Amino acid sequence: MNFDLTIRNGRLSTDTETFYADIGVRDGVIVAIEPSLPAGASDIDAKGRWVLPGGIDSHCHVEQLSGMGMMCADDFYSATVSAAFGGTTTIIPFAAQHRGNHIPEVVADYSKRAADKAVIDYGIHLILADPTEEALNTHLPELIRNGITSFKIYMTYDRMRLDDYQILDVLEVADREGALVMVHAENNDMIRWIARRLVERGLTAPKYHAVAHTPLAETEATNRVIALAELADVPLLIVHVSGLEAIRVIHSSQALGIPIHAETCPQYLFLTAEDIDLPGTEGAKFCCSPPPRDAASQNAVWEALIQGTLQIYSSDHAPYRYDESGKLPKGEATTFKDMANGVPGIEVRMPLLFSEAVMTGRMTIERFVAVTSTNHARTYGMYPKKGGITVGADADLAIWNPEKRVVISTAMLHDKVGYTPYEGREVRGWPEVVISRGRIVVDPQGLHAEPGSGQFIKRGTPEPVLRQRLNGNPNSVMRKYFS
Ligand code: DUC
Ligand code: ZN
Ligand code: ZN
Repeated sequence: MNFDLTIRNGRLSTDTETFYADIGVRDGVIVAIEPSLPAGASDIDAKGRWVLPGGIDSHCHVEQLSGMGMMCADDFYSATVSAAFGGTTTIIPFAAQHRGNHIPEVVADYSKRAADKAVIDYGIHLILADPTEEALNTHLPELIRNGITSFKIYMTYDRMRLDDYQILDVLEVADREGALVMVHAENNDMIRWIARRLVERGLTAPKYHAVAHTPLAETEATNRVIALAELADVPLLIVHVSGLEAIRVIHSSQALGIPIHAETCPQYLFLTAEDIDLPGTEGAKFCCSPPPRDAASQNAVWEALIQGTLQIYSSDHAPYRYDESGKLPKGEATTFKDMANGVPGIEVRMPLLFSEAVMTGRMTIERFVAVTSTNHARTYGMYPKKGGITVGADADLAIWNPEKRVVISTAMLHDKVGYTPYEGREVRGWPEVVISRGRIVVDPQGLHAEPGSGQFIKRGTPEPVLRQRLNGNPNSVMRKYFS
């Protein structure tokens, strides 16, 4: 058999096993995994290296307007280049509907931006801020048929939030049409109420962002949206989980067989609220929503990611520069309420976890593969094309040098943010060669991919990765009376 590319002598890991084998690739697809293969037209010697599925970052903001109307610093070119240098071969960013926007136009515009610039493959989620009858009954089913099978909704932010009635409507459509609802779970009124009082007292420094976004707001909204999912008997996914109590609520519901999936991000594993407490406005570089919390929550996030309560580890890359375009719209007078929410992390997401979890022995390499790649592919309807190393899968691979030491710095990163919250941290292990559909996108010589060479992934029905009750919720009003 002739191969376009072979990767030989490497140590392969999937989400379930680790073994030594050679990989043969033809037409962008893995066609052979054998103990020994002849060299292909291109041949990579992976001796001493770990060959893993390329990462999937299913939560990142790219070329998107925030709820406050701020444009991300990264477009599809810089974001996908940055992702690739960090070992990620697929991203799923958000086409964002703002109230009054016509969904088909939002998605068409976003698809065009992506098609011209992406260097790796991408799916698209929709942010749904205006669930009108037309959106629910016409636009969402149309998107699902076209491979956009997940929607993010917000319980907070005045301009984005849905009320409980609207959330039930969206869950019903997702269930009927085969999509997954992703939820930003924070109680809007609690945050607004605290924030107003802080500002009245002149407490406006970035660190008060973490005070306003109290863990109780996350716990309450998490609990409430799980009750809504239980009422409708529909799975959902809670994004960017940060707090100990929210994790307890999610864990209890999962123990009952309720299919509540959950995600966390580097900022909740590697930062705490103390990082925000810096002089002047400097702490804005560490502000995201929900914010990094205390050491007890940080430990709980670690445990939950290792043990399985959290199945997905994404970057939530929200690239806002430390200037008037993002973090400091009013310069030095910017309060925590004015600044753009979010931190960058698309490139360092996997190296940080590889170093601090796998190389320390805290997490197995198979679990690392699951939470950085395979679980994303399954949960968002892309498996087995993406997220694994199997015959027939796309040849999306990252070849890691487990011993390479890298000191993270803004200068070495490929995004356009201009700072990193992880400046100066040393990591052990780095993806030296990154392959997308059999194309070498990144190697030690640099980037080899052209803008527009990434492809849109038409996703299928999301596949729950959690154990569930066999016949759903027997008390669901939805199932009893409306199905
Ligand atoms: N929610 C996100 O998912 N990302 C950035 C900010 C936010 O509120
Ligand atoms: Zn969010
Ligand atoms: Zn986000």
